[in-house]
Amino acid sequence: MMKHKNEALSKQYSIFPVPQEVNELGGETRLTDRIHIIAQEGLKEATLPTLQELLIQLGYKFTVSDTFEDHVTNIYLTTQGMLNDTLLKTHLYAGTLEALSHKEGYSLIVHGVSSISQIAIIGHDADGVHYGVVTLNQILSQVPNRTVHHMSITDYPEILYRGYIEGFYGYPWSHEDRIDLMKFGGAQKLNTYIYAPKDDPYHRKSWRDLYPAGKAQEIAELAAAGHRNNLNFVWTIHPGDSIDLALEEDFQSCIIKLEQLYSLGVRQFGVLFDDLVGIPNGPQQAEFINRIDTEFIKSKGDIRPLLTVGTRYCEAWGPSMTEYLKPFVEILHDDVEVMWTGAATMSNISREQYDSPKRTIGSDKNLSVWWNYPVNDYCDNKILMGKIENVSSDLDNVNGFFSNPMNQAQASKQALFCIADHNWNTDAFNCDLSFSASFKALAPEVAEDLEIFASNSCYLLDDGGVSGDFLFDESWMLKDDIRAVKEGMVQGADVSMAANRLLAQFNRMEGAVDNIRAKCLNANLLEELAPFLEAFHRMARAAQQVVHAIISMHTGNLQAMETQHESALALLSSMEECKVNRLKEGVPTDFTVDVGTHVIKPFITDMVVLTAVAAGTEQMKVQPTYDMKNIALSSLGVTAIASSSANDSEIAEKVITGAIAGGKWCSTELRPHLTIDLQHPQTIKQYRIINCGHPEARETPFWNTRQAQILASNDGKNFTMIDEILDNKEHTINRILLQEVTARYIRLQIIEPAQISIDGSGHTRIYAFELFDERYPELSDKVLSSDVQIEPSGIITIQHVKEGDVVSLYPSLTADTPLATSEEVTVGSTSVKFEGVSLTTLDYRVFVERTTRNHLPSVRTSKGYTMN
Ligand code: LTM
Repeated sequence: MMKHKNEALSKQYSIFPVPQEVNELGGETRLTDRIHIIAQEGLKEATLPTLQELLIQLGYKFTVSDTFEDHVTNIYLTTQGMLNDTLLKTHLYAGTLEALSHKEGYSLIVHGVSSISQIAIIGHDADGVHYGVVTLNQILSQVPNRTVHHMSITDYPEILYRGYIEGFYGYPWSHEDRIDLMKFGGAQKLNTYIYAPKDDPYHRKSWRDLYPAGKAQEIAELAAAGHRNNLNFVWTIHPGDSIDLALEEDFQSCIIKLEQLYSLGVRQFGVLFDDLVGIPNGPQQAEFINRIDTEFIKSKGDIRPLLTVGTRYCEAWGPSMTEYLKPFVEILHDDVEVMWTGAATMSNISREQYDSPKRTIGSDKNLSVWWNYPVNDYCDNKILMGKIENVSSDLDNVNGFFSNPMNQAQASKQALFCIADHNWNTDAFNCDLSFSASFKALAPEVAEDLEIFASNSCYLLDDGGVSGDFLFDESWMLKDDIRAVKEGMVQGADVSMAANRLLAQFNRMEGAVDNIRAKCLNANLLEELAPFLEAFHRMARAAQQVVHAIISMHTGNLQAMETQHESALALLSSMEECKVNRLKEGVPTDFTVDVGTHVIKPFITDMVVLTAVAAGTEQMKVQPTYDMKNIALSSLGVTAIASSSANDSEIAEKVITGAIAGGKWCSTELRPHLTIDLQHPQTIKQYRIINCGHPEARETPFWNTRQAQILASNDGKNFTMIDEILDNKEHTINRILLQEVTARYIRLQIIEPAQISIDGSGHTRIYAFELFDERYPELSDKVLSSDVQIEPSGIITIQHVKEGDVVSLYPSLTADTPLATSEEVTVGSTSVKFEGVSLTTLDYRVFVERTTRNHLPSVRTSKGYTMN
């Protein structure tokens, strides 16, 4: 008898989540056209229908009774308590003991009697039998000619509660998607769906209000879908923003609401306290939950244990571990499940991340994982379908694992599949195998195409606190060739081999989008992905163009190279048109989607420059380097105060420490201000603001201050505006003042912070506010060849210039004397026109340089022309 663990599975059947142990028994037999199911009493409501539905789909007939039949395939479904067959007990049952000592474990045996297949599923409990059926369904779907290999599977989950928490901000999932995801979850052996959409008013903002009839009907259908799919539907309430925990009336409102949900069929609940403003009271929250537990949950007798998340839910930040979390956990009834996001809001998950809080508060109560992946409510422009490399196989100290998915329900199935695979059998989790298999589960008809799309658009980097970078890589398969092409170009080597391999990949990417659009049967998935696919399609075409441009450059066809570059850049900037609409703080908002950010887009922009430099049509960019002397430093006696701070550690002084790692000033005021006191009037010529998107801040890259004013004063009371920042998205705002100013006080007045919460509070996060008494000018932006129009008559027009620009034309890359120089561009003008330039003297190419006010001249670029 051959014995395999896990990796042998793929030899016969692909089974996910990967089972604990598969034994091949040798031999194969046929399944009969009619299958007889022996269903012992006490099975889960979902179990028999799950099996029958598949048999019908595969064209089998079936009968059901509680005894064996001769001459047909029997599928015997029983819990170990009901097992009564001596043959099974003596010959096969012995090997299955391990599975049957674990909750939800099962043993699945396929063998043959007189060349007819016989199948038995023995569960530790009714859930175990159900999971055995789910596994059997996967096997039956793969058997050719109704001939099945003899095998026994010994299987059980390593994490008891497995599922997802619809716990994000933004548009809640549609009812149709919710029902569909429950079916999908059941097929991945998940057992919990926690309902907690932040923007369902009946869950959070208007928690006291009862669901109106239509919505109540939907909740009842979700509870019923739970039974159909063997998945607990957990309804949660989030009252903390507006509840008075000491008020009897508020407690009763909560009970009345829970009673409504109970009457709709809900049999598990949660009370959530995450993301509250103000200072939370841990003991009071815990007492409130306990009272619900005693007076409602336990008194009903048929409700599963409560779930909660506190206001402190991660290691990195939040109310005090000792004064808030310790009493919160200690006071809560033992069976209330507490969720924890790990080292930070987004965290890599390992045993240590779930031991650490227990050590800090001196508790031996295991926590459950609230995993903030693939949730994208903090990076709305992304679609997160990455390879999951950051869940550890050592995770044996959590009761549950609940993943917070994306606003895009269908696309979230990809991550849920991998997480379910990990949670079931953490030791055997192979992120590569799981990643590929996830697309087959999501949309088998376009699995490869989806994998190509996802592999090249799933990059994410966030701060995982002490668990390290929360990182999801992308385009790993392109990196070697991209490096070879780039390095080869710089060295003047022939890069055609690597370039052609890349071209094949970029062609395949374009084809992947075409295939997905033409063949994907999941209409909701297609709708969710539509803007991302469009952007990806444009990017793939842009990438093809830059590879073609390399070939043109090598063959000396600079005109073709230039056209290809222009078309690549036009495609790249047209990606800006691809928008996804998301609900932000209650307001529908469009975001430009973000695909290929990490590898392909930078490759395109880099290659346009490298190829042009290699061709001699553009100068190599040399960045000026400065030792910038910041005069707003506490070490120089400078002080800073703010109109408010979010807490005692994120205070104004943090912006003048001179080190980003020193921390940030944080305020939850809508329009806070921060004033630097230089102690005596000093001349300011330039300033720099470091927002939280700066890589060294290791925070989310998307929360940069949007709009602000810089003001100056000599008395600290009367301030005058000296600069205004509008519609900023950059992590570093580096500005030379149009007019230098001499003042003692410089104020940063936030007009629009990066985030505004539903309660009207803002979120400002500033790591540094630096002032300079020297100017450290940057290079001006170069002129794009597509912005240069040359008419044979000698008229040359430069488009997309802005106020203060001066444009010069040169006969070559290195010439010192310009052919012509424009006047400074005045307000309202967007183009510069040169007339009477003698083109015949220019060797069919005009070189262009731009100098923007307060900046150094740009890199010199060029435009070719013909004389016809
Ligand atoms: O993570 C928790 C406990 N709460 C919120 C989630 O609702 C939200 O979806 C994620 C991601 O933005 N962050 C949170 O803090």
